Amino acid sequence: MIPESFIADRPTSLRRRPGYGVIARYRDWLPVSESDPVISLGEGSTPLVAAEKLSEILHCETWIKVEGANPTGSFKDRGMTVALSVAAGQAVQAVVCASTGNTSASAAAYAAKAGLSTIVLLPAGRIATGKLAQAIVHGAKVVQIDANFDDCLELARKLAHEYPVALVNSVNPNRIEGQKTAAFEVIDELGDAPEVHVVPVGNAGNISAYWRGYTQYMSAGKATRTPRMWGFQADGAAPLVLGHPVLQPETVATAIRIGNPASAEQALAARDESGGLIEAVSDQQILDAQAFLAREEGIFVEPASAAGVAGLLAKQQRGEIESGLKIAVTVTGHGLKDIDAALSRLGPIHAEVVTADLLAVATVCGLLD
Ligand code: AN7
Repeated sequence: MIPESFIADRPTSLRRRPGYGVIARYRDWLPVSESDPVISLGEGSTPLVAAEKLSEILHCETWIKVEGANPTGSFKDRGMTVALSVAAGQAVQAVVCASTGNTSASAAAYAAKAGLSTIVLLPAGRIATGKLAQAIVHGAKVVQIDANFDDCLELARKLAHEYPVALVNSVNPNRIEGQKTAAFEVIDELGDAPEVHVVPVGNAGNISAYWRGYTQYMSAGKATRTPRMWGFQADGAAPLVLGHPVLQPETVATAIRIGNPASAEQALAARDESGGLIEAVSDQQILDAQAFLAREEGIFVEPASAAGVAGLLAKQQRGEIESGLKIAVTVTGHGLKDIDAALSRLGPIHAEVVTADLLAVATVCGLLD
């Protein structure tokens, strides 16, 4: 344990302006005031990787924004640094969120950094093990609810309304503000907006955040255009495609197993104002895209994160992608969060055990053939 005296002496000046993270990079664009402490773990500035194989298949210049490279392994950290900085500035003691996993992992980490306690409400048995581990290890009070995400969010809202805890789901506008910085980064790196930006869609905060980022940057003269926003949901959890809530959402991509997205209205506006679309992909297409990203592009993502790439590959097969487009696609979370899903398609782990003998190793590796 760290002695109490050390905690008491923690220098608050360190929290004013760390030189790293989303707030340091884009402070003028964010609702963080001078008096707010900056709660950052160095999120943002994630790789924008040139996707050579995907570009070849799509006949398009394609870039992958790797959000799994954030401190807790997902894009949620961009919004959480802003939400927790503002909460800490308002002397909030505790935060609460409902989550399909990544929001809770991020909230728990940033609240730990801020010295606040965290309550997370999770759909029982439907959270990837890595994400559950993150919330627990960071010290959150984890409550599993015998219900789906949409019910958990309803409870979290009520808890924040009735008790002195701040809600840090993306219905908290500071979350969306932080998440929009990913669009800034894409423009800063490419020199202009892409023609299409592709994202997985669950609770629909992120597609709304990107659209806000793109439109704000263009209004400020930082880009000459905004991209068409293309969102992809999972077949079994596609309320925005169906046009009505889904009562019992189901998909292997547990992160986007959401039937009644909180930001539905903003997401549909992003789709329509950008001239974009929101479509659905099957679990098989998601798992195939996950495997493609891992084996062909060297990027290991969790299933939900592969939904955008799955959508692009499906549209290409149907002849629905014009050649020569400049496309950015966001992969939202790291594959290590959900190794059960990643390995499930492969069956038991197959790695031979041999004696520590050069010839034996060379033989099983097929090097003697
Ligand atoms: C990897 O953690 O909703 O459309 O509670 O974890 O902004 O909801 C996660 C969502 C995509 C969908 N990819 O983003 C949660 C949660 C990953 C995610 C999404 C999520 P939104």
